[in-house]
Amino acid sequence: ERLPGLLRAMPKAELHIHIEGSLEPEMIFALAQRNGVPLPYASVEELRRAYAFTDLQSFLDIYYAGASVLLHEQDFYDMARAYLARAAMDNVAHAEIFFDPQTHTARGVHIETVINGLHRACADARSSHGLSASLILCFLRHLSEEDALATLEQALPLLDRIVGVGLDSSERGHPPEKFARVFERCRALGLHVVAHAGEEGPPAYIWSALDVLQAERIDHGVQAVHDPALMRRLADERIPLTVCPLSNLKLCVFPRLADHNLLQLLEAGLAVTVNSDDPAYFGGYVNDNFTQLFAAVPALTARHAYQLAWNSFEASFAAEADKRAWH
Ligand code: ES4
Ligand code: ZN
Repeated sequence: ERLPGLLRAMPKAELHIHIEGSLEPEMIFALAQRNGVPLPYASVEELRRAYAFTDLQSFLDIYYAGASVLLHEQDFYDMARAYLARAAMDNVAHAEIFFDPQTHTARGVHIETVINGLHRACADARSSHGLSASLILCFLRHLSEEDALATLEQALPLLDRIVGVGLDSSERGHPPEKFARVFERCRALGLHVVAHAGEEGPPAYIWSALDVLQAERIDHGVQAVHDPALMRRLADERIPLTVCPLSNLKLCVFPRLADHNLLQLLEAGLAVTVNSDDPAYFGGYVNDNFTQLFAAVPALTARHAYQLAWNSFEASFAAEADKRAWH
């Protein structure tokens, strides 16, 4: 079978990865020890056993607890270095990395500590791995728009280190329109804009991410299949969806990978990409997402693989000159 080899070897861009979700249990324990942060788990094995999720919120509770070991610039650097080295092994040529500053500033960590550590790791990935990497600052949607505006204010001196902003965390009950003003401000500052929508939430949240936030990409978006008019809009405007198959499986968005609708989205002409979301929590990095999905859905072929890799570069915010080189 040559397909898994092709999936692993093909150059790809990863556009939906939360850096805090790349923190492996071993590194959580190592950083907890280094920083003297107590953990409510006795061992790596006990922590890993807690990774049995029933929905998005059940995951987020454990994900935010894991991030509590991050205190110093070196911690953020080490976490991002480990992800970028792992991504390079999967032939990721370009990565756009989400981070959640409010998870850290709420614990008294300065935003420059977060951004400087992550940015230094991205810069070093170019020389170490030939991998270009940029950062997308995500606002936590379970918090207020005022909190998001204050976070943007704190990030203003560091905006040259960020390519765009996103919206993540608990989706239901927190529609995109809650963040209309902060996203308008971000667009005026020249930042790219993306948003999680239609992961668990309804198609209406995808509409408002597009119409109110003016999102250039939709993160997840798999619930779009329930709205034919929305499917036509996404296809006509080639609005990329950053889909994360193993995430959707582990958070019970689909009961089995064989039931995933990625092929349906692709065949409808949408600019679908494959990504890992939170690889340390969902059981695989980007190549695992490709190989496990293709194994579960036999109708996916080498032609689809090529299309998905092409889409990932097309959907990226990389410089046009870099995109031409990858194509
Ligand atoms: C996330 Cl899977 C997912 N959905 C929404 N927000 C997130 N933050 C980290 N992972
Ligand atoms: Zn995500």
